[in-house]
Amino acid sequence: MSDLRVGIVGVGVMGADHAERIVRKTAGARLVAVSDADLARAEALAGALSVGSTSLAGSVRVVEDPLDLIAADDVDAVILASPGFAHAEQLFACLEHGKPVLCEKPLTMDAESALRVVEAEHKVGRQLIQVGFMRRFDPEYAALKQLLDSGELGRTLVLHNVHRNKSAAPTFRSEMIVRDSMVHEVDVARWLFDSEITRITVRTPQPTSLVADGVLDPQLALFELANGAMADVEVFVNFQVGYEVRCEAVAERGSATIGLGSGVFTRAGGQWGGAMPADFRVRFEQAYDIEVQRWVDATVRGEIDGPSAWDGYAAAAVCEAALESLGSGRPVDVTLADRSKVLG
Ligand code: ISE
Repeated sequence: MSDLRVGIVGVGVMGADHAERIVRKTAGARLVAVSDADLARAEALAGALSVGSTSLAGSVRVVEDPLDLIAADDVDAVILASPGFAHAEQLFACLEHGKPVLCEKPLTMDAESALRVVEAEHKVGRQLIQVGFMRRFDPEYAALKQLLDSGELGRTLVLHNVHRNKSAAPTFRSEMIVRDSMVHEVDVARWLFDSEITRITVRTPQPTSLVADGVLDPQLALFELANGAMADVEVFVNFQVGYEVRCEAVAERGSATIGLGSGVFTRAGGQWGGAMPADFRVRFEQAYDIEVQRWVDATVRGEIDGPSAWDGYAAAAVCEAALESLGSGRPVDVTLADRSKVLG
């Protein structure tokens, strides 16, 4: 069978990482085109991945307009790694052309546009959209999910989450901390509890002085879920030290923690310990590899194999409420459409 011909829209940090992944690590897929608002960046990447080496991609062309890439006959499936504000239009184009798409989070910028995407996909009559909540593919998270679902620890009552990045660009404002960072815990909580988040409270302590003026970092959030469970999260994107994502689930008969970073433990130079990953590409490398390989395999079968457009919509609705709470410091109820009505 011939390879799935993949086009990537947006080749910044994540898109470039996925481009390398498709070229070097993913079976049954071939990178054929890339597009980016920064043309020079797209050309440099396409050039680097097209070098006359047989082990590389063959030729990767640059398409200026992302909508042309999506429409192109030689592109079977799309990875959207463009900024969140560009997603809605690009997702509608994927649906119009019947192109399966792995869309990096956030699905869109607000609940209303995300719901329109869900409805438009439903009209197509086939699930074409998978959302890039890669933590679901991380072996540690997957093992935690399996343990909690087994019922061995009884009912899960609480999740404690920590999400720290070494640093973020000065342009990474308070809203982005919610939509681009906290959104991962939103998905993790919905997924681990298999329940919707119905109310969210976001509070902020005095911000770190090592961040641009007006950026509220760190942020503390409390999620309340329809099944009566709760989750808390500290998101701190200018932690300075390294990348750290931890999750402790507290259940009736025990607790389980992942993300302790118990890799190689060294004793040398009068010190003991291990290394912290620099960023999410390192910490979640395996998760991304598994996610993309399973997406390619599922796409060839005409399916998705991971978080759906509905999951992206639900996360967008929670983030919208989170942003309101960030402004007021008060709990805000999450408004979610009736799933059975939307999806029939
Ligand atoms: C980034 O976009 C990600 O998705 C990372 O997983 C997250 O840790 C980071 O804060 C985001 O900026």
